[in-house]
Amino acid sequence: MKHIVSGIQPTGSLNLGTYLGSIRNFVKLQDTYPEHHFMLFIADLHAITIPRDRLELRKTIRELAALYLACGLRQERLSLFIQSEIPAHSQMAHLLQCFTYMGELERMTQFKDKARRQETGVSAALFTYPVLMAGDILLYDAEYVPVGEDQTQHLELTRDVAERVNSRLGDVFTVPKLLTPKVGARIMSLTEPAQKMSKSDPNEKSRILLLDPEPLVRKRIMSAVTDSDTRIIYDKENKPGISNLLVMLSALTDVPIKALEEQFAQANYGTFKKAVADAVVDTLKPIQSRYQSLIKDPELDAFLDAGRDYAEKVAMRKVAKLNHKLGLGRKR
Ligand code: ATP
Ligand code: LTN
Repeated sequence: MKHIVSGIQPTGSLNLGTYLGSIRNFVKLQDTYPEHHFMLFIADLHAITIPRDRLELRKTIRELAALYLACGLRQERLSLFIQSEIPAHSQMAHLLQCFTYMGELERMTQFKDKARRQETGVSAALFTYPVLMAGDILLYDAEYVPVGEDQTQHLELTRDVAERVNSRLGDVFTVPKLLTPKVGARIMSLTEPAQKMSKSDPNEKSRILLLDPEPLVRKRIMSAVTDSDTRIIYDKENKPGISNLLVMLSALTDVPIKALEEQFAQANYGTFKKAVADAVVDTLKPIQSRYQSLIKDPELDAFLDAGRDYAEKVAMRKVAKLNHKLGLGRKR
């Protein structure tokens, strides 16, 4: 079975950047790749690389599971599971650490950013995070990995490690390919459009959460930072705020940016922002109503159990194969 694999960390509520950069893409890919099985997981082992409140973490894991489905993923050819329920992820991370160089991890920009932002002790796990991620992907022989642009460097490392293992031990892993969405791979902050929209940004006005009520969504978009010019054109350098809103509208409506520029050639910023707000609200409304029923539904647990069982079987086989190739344990 060919797999497409991706994960999202349960760290705070999902925002529009994560939705457009990753979840919306999964939904579309289910049609583009009708032969593949999708394995999407909640990356809770990644979340604890930075200290978390346990009750908050548990709540967010469940919320994320319900949101994944509320966003429109079809349940056939889909395994949704929680990373920590499959011990093979932790096992694989150790095995792959033996094939990863310190220098490679020291170059990871996400580590450098996150370590800089943290005031107290930076954990060793934050440093080795990309190896855990490589394991998440290689365990399932993923052919494609749909992620936002910020994960490109981690995927490159995954490919390098896979090739290194294959050249030392013979064919063990499929070397995965990156799949970023054409539009929306990097949604920017509403208040500082030079930075990506992020759930860890202390400024709440910088983002829209998928569960935000309509009046708040409208308020956030109408007060998004723009510029003193009046034209609605895509110019990332000089008009990062307007360009970001154009990208959002294009990703939400599937209308190309060029066509949107023509459509809004005579409009002012207020009219344009209202159109963006309408598109966001139209997208979020059905997601929010499906979410409200899914979060209470015991079927969600049954689906997570089935996802875990499928993932566990595949993952255990891969760990056993690598253990064998490395000469670990006893001969069977
Ligand atoms: P954050 O930086 O917001 O705290 P993160 O990027 O470290 O979160 P996740 O929330 O796990 O971690 O990211 C989930 C997915 O969403 C990844 O594929 C990531 O590339 C994508 N993503 C996150 N933020 C954005 C964004 N602003 N624009 C597009 N894609 C994004
Ligand atoms: N590091 C990713 C989340 C993640 C992931 C993965 C994505 C963990 N393991 C495997 C794709 C495949 C992030 O978005 N922060």
